[in-house]
Amino acid sequence: MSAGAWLVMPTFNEAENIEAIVAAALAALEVCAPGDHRVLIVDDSSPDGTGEIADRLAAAHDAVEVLHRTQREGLGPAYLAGFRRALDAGATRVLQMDADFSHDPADLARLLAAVDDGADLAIGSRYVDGGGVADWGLLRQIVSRAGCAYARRVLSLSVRDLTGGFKCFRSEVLAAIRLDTIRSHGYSFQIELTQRTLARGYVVSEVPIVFHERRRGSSKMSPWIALEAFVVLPRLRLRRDFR
Ligand SMILES: Nc1nc2c(ncn2[C@@H]2O[C@H](COP(=O)(O)OP(=O)(O)OP(=O)(O)O)[C@@H](O)[C@H]2O)c(=O)[nH]1
Ligand SMILES: [Mg+2]
Repeated sequence: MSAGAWLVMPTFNEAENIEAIVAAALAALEVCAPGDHRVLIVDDSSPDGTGEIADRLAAAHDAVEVLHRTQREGLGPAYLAGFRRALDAGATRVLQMDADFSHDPADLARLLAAVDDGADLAIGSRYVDGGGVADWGLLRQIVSRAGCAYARRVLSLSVRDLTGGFKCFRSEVLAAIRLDTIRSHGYSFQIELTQRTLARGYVVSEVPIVFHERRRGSSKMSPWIALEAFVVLPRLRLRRDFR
């Protein structure tokens, strides 16, 4: 089945969220892209059975599809596999969203609208007027803001929310930014996608969103993933300077 708007959702141990998030995503997409959307779950063989639940959802809904990967490789490789599948199938816009309700599926409509209104990449942004984080402690807020500020500084970028993972790409962008050479996994994956998009002169717009802490299941973020960003950023900077 072909569709214009593809939502790629990576999952690892999201058995407690997957059914509800897919239902909410389908309901939201049916409003903003009626009959022209597809939800692609990219599961890395979750030991908690997320993949099996996803298969049942795909059997029940024409607009749901599952990509099973044999190894857990992190967010970046899962997204890359999902993006390739969406591009191969003829997607015109590709959305990305977490499967833990940190991103409100109702905001998918505003991301799609921003792209339909001319943006090449719309970023759900916590750090523009009207955006925010609902339930983080002060320390987590400081760490996230400091990480974004560091990335903006090192890469000389003006986008305010560089580490978030709630986005909508015009497909042409994903086809142009050489996905095959992206090696990052965690926060740096999100940063690298945005940096490459800006480097090619595409229009990036930030759409305010409010981020919520996950209510069910556990976070997959680790200090290692944050550290990866610190190591990768100078490399991204060097590559830009040499280009
Ligand atoms: N396929 C796949 N999905 C992953 C992997 N790691 C995380 N995810 C998914 O990516 C999304 C974001 O992961 P989270 O664990 O919520 O990480 P986070 O949102 O950055 O961190 P929190 O704010 O603590 O929730 C969720 O849907 C996860 O299930 C992975 O290695 N493979
Ligand atoms: Mg999360």
